[in-house]
Amino acid sequence: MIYVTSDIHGNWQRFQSILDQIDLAPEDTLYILGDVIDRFPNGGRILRRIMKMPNARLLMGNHEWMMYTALCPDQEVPEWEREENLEIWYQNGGGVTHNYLKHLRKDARRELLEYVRRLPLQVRIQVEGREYRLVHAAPVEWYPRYAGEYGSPVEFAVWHRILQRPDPEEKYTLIVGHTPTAYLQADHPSRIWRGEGILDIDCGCGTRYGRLACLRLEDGEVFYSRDPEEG
Ligand SMILES: [Mn+2]
Repeated sequence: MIYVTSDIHGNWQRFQSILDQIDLAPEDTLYILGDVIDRFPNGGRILRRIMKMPNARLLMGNHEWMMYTALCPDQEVPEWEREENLEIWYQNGGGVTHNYLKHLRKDARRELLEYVRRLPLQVRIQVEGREYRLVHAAPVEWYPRYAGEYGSPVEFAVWHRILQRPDPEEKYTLIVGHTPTAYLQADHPSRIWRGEGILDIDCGCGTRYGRLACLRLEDGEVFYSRDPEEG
């Protein structure tokens, strides 16, 4: 079975609640559309757990990108720019993740950053004859339409909020995270949002009252995390 989740944002319990419900088999795959880290404090731990899960496939989110561009080696990003990136990362709840990384052994930290550097921006898959494109925020090939608004194709792909497809005639379903669905449907704040050929599955796990959602593509079943007080 193919599962898709997104925007865990450091919430270990909600991630565990999803893993308990879907009970991954060796032949299953769990796609995670970025933003594993920041806001809640366990993002670094979850990221290292995902690195060790043989059937998890993580995509790049803007939070992983902020972390990478703040902490990467000097030859990739000059120091003044890294300092600026660190500030932006902290403004977006990255301090808790940075604290965790400070206490990691050097080689574990290097391994983590190397893993993040290689994360894909998108995945195309076919399930039961249907086409899906998975991204954190937007497909990178749409960058030229918005080039004036972003510094690079990666920045666009991990930050741009896309709620309508510019190519509705193409037959595939785009699955995104990044925008908490509460912004799109005040009446169902913690549920998956369904647009025309596009699904937003970020149900606000990074916020106190949100949930983590996980979609199974074969049959469209949706799993939602349950917080302990809900029983
Ligand atoms: Mn995001």
